[in-house]
Amino acid sequence: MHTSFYRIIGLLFLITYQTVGQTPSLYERQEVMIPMRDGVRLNTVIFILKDSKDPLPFLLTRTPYGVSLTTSPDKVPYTKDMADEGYIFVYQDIRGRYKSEGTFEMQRFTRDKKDPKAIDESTDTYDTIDWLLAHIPNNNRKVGMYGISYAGWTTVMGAIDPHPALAAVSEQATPSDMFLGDDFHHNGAFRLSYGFEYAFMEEATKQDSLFPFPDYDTYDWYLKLGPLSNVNKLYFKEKLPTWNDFVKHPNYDAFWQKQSLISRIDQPKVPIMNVAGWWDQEDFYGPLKAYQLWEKQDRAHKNFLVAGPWNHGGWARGDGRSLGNIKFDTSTAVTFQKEIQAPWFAYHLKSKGAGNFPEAITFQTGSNSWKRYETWPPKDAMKRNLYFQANGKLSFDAPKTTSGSDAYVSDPAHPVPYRTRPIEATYGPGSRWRTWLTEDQRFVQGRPDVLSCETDVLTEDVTVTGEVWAKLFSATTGSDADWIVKLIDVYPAQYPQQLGMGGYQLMVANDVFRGRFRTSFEKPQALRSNKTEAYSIDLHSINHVFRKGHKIMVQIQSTWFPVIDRNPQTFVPNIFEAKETDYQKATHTIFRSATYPSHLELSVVGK
Ligand code: PG9
Repeated sequence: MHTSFYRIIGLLFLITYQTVGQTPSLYERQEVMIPMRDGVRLNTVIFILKDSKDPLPFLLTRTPYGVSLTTSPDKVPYTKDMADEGYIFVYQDIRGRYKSEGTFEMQRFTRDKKDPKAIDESTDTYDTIDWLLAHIPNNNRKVGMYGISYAGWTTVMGAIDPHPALAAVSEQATPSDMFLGDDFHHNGAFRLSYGFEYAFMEEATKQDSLFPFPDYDTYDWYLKLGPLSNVNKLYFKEKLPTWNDFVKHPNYDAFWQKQSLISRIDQPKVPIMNVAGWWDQEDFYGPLKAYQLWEKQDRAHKNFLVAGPWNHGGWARGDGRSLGNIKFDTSTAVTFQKEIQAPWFAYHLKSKGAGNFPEAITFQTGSNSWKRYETWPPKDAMKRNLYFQANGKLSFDAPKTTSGSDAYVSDPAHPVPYRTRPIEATYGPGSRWRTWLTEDQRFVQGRPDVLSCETDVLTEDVTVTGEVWAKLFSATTGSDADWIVKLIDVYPAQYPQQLGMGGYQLMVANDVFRGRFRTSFEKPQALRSNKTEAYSIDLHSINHVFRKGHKIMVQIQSTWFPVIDRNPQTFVPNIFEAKETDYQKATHTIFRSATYPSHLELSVVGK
């Protein structure tokens, strides 16, 4: 049962679907219960290399998604190169999940360090390592830790308060802040479909389970749901702690701040390789933020970044030659596994290789090439502003006119779908969730509630490496509003290089900002109707070449449903308690004058 579940969601590498070769595994498997300091025992699967002469290091992964069905590491492409080197692989169910004892807590807070009996994910990692060193023979007393997403986050927890034997880690797609940028909210806007379905998946039972949607197209289901208060009233009945926390903490209060890596990361204590995917549909903010937080205090040069053209965990699945319709000409996942991940751990845990890792290795999309950087973002990137102009144009020249604006009506009763319908359940059968960020944005372009502007055809390449910001001047007739900004690469109308891609609109950066948090994420404020306000919206970093012959497009809209819940557009103190009647149409205006020059700020390298 769980094997097929994992095949559907493809969350992890702990799976049986992508195995290598027919020969018997070189590894022997055992499953043990490891006791923690408070007596709780955690289910752990250990793979030991048969007939190993040399003492070997451990590679540890801790996950909420179930480890009992884990395939031998030499049979999984993601771990094969490391398995061929020889390690002791350890996979553990975290507290309260699958076969582990204790209680699960979503991203458990750091313990009170004054209480010697307190536990958290760091102590569970510590106790596990202690036990492994003492009980598994022929180990070299070094441990590496790695994992994707939730297991990336447990890796961070292992690294912030490390066991002395922890010698290197690789967090891959860790969430960093669930209010500002990862799975559950972006800039305060609630990620409805993800938050709802994930809370159910992790907390309805001890093992993952999918919410039984009666509709195949969940767009319809979420729209019929009405106000968010219906979730507890009709379905969850206040039984799911994570959902209850969403309702109780609609603002960036101590709950979110304590959970955030912003308050938990200090200087790197072990070498860390952070890994991000440019089209990660779940935790893209997370690894970039973690890298940045560690980098601020990285005096001993222990912190590194890798980013590639992947969705969530895409470096662990398939060869990485394409994502959705987008092709990269080279096997990016294979390069990561063979040339980056395996040498990283071999250097730190087995003293093999030169260890000359650059500060950042990122794949540049558009030119489809790997680039190495000694600083990230690169120092030579220059800020260039791309301005909104009249008649749906964008250009690098600032507007000179004293007035100018574009307006659209956004209606919460008819929200813009975030991807093409049917919107299958996030992890349901046939779901296209994993590639939605690469979908052709023409599917919404003609809508009257989506504003699209584009440059002329580019006469030379424009390379953007580093941060992208949207600087908007906008107003609404309502008292709250969402601003969704998408930076798009428009392919030439004739594109003989790949059939079907003529005129394709590929999103390369995006995010949503909930207007009420304009001045503070802690203390939301109603917007004043028809008052022009300035917004600075982080669209995160990219490394992308808009090629000569392409156009650059920006789309702005105010709904993105159901990945983002509908903003009622009438200010209410807590949107989780909004009434049906609070959801109202509003007219939103984006200004493009000399006084209010809305634009995108791009980090451009080269000319
Ligand atoms: N994106 C998932 C997640 C991580 C951490 C908390 C909540 C969700 C995951 O893929 O594990």
